[in-house]
Amino acid sequence: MAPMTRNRCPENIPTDLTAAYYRQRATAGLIITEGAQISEQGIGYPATPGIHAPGQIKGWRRVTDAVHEAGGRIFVQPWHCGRISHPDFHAGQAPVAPSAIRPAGQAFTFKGMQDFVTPRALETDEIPGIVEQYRHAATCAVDAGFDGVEIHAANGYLIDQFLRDRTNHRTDAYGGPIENRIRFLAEVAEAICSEIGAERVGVRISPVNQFNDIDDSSPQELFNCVAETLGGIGIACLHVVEVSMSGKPDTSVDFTEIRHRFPGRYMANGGYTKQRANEAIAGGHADLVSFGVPFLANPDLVRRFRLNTALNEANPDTFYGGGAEGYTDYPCLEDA
Ligand code: 8OZ
Repeated sequence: MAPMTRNRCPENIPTDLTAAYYRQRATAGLIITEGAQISEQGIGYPATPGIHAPGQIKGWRRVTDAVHEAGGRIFVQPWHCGRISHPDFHAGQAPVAPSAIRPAGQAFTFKGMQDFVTPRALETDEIPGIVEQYRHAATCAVDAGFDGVEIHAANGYLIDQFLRDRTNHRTDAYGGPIENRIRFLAEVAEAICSEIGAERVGVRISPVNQFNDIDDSSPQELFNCVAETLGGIGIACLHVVEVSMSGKPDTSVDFTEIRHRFPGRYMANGGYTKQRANEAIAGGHADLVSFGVPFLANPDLVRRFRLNTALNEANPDTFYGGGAEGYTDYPCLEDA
């Protein structure tokens, strides 16, 4: 089950409803949770969970216990939004980013949509502290009972902002050539691997996604290098969003090149059907395939695939925020 933001954690703490939602989906071979902030500084949306404070660990413990009781496995997704945020989340201060470049578009805040602001560029000497926030989040993940973590390096958030030359104009060791732009991700991955063991660490990337006003002049070269670097660090799994946010396939990046540079497991994501997923695995394109929206709407997706039955349609109106409706009320097949 692919990570999906649901904005149903008031005070940034997972609730019993969160636990019920993930428990319902525990037959997934592996659940990756929605993004969870590594710090207050990492917040960018209302009602998204954190994974850095004692109350959050307690909330997540209910989730991991529920999933484990139901026989599942679950990784949390440590997340820092960087510039995809708003001063309303930071006591009026600007969000932080690799460079002071304002994203086009609007932030989703408690007061509705508001224009993005120009972020504050991080000082070089602040960066090790953020790497430590990621390390701390991984420690909290273990305390909360997670089986592992998947670092969120996709979709235009802080790590992706460091990776891409459109959002990273730094002139220090974290900007400029590709090896420098990868440094922040590499340091985060190394810190987390040394804390919890590389076999429990994944990284998610989205090479063709332009969501959140992100872009790069040579994504193939950049992500080939990301794959090689992460392979060298020894992470277990590289999770690749192979589509743009519109869901359309994009041929500007050849994913097999990325796959061949990464010695660990390759997990493909983005618009797969059961048939295309089975073909991707049988043909050697991927080791695993993750499903997002189909899992949101079908808690028993695995059983439905096994029985070749119809799937529930997802309702986009209830993706973000609200309560049980569109969250824990999607029906399972009648028990036969
Ligand atoms: C949709 C709405 C809010 C956040 C991502 C964490 O794109 C997200 C996200 C998606 O990775």
